[in-house]
Amino acid sequence: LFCFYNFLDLSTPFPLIMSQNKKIIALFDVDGTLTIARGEVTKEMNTFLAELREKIVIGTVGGSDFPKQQEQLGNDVQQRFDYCFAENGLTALHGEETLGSQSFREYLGEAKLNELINFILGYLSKLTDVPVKRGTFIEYRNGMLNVSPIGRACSRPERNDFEIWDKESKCRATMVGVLEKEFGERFGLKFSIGGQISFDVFPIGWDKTYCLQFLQEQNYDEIHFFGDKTYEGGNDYEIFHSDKTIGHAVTCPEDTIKICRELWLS
Ligand code: M1P
Repeated sequence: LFCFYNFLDLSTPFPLIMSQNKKIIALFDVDGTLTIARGEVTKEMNTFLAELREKIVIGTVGGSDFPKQQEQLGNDVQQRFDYCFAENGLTALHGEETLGSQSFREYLGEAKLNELINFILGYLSKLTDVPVKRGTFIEYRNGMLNVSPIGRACSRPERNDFEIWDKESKCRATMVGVLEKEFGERFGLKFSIGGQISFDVFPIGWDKTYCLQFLQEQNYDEIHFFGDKTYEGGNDYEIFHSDKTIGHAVTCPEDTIKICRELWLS
């Protein structure tokens, strides 16, 4: 190896040359990783992502649906990321191309979907201790349901207050426990807390690892994943622990930038 170095007269260390030759992709969760929860991307983050994209391939993998990714990351998100995986990759986009789209309704069938929704509505109606209630308690999405005890129509201050109250009351964790018992095995469903005011409901296996199938053909040497909800029960848990990824737990968007800079831009 030493002779090889001398022969080529390389001053750069061998591992660095290798890493430059590696085919690397970094996948980023959205809320709490690229932006604050349901917030808009900052100029600083956009500049950093453009810089990073000159070195490696980048993609999003969020729990929210694609319109929310556009709201948060910009309408041109498909141009600024190589891949956009929304609803855990149940909607999968590569540039302008759609790689796949899954239907929760088709998976479950109308009868089971009705039973599930009726149960959730009944449970929510009995939650008398939730401090304030607004609208859109169940958001029906392509590949999942999103359930919120306060309602998605709440304001930002109401959302922040709910998150604090929920930590103490364990409102969402308790509801998830009840639903898991009732429908987990029987309907093959998973309930996952990804954000501040809600949780997602989707078939077992349709967690964020779902998106990885779309990268298989590309034969990446390294698939890095960055997320803030990497603990058990959080919606980044499975992909963070997958043996197909190199997982990075972050605390906020600034932390994401810091870790990436250390890895690829220093
Ligand atoms: O991306 C994380 C989560 O973001 C939103 O959560 P909340 O509104 O509770 O903060 C939702 O879109 C949720 O589906 C998603 O997992």
